[in-house]
Amino acid sequence: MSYSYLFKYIIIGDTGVGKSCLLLQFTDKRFQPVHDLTIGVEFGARMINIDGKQIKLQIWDTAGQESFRSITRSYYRGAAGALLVYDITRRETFEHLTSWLEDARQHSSANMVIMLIGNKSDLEAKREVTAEEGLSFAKEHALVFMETSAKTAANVEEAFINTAKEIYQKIQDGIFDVTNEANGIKLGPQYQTGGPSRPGAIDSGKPPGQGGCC
Ligand SMILES: Nc1nc2c(ncn2[C@@H]2O[C@H](COP(=O)(O)OP(=O)(O)OP(=O)(O)O)[C@@H](O)[C@H]2O)c(=O)[nH]1
Ligand SMILES: [Mg+2]
Repeated sequence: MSYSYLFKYIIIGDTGVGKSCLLLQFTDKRFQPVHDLTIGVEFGARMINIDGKQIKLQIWDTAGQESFRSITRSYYRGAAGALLVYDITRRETFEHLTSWLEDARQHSSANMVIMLIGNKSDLEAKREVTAEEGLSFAKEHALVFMETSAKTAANVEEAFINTAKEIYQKIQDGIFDVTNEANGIKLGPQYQTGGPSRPGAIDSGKPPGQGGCC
């Protein structure tokens, strides 16, 4: 299926916070109750629509276990968006955010959009981190913030789509260089042939160039 842009995402955070479940809920609308430990990096993709444009999200789901940290570091570069996830029922996963953020900032391209996610919002009775604390951390570090539940699907669509909206806005504002794939953004097939349907035409209000494929 043709798309105008491809955005690359990375999902990071401690083991067991629900990274793989968030991806599964977003791509397959399913919940996996058993912790299926991610080894290395897994991959998912889905098409979304923003502002009438088809955008393909290519998502790298990383392993939270400490031993995979160096593998994860090699995936930051080339990502336009990151979902930084903690578990609202385990305070230590919230306390490790600073270290994840340091890694992300050090190894990613400067414009990467980071969405902070407090997951497992369905487990209110077991909550150890308040939404206010999440919001305050996000404000302090200039991140976008949402609480989600990969189990009930609450805010899962919004988390992935709002990140894409932020990236899309940065493209409109000329902050993201879409011609440099190292930024985690790839132009759709219709923009890659040169001529009048190159990126400059995106704001013309006309539908994206015809004749693209895949
Ligand atoms: N109640 C509830 N459980 C969840 C939620 N998200 C994930 N879980 C459970 O938490 C456990 C871990 O989820 P995963 O998605 O495998 O965790 P992960 O972050 O990918 O872990 P690693 O791959 O080891 O880094 C599983 O047993 C899930 O069923 C949620 O929103 N609510
Ligand atoms: Mg996983």
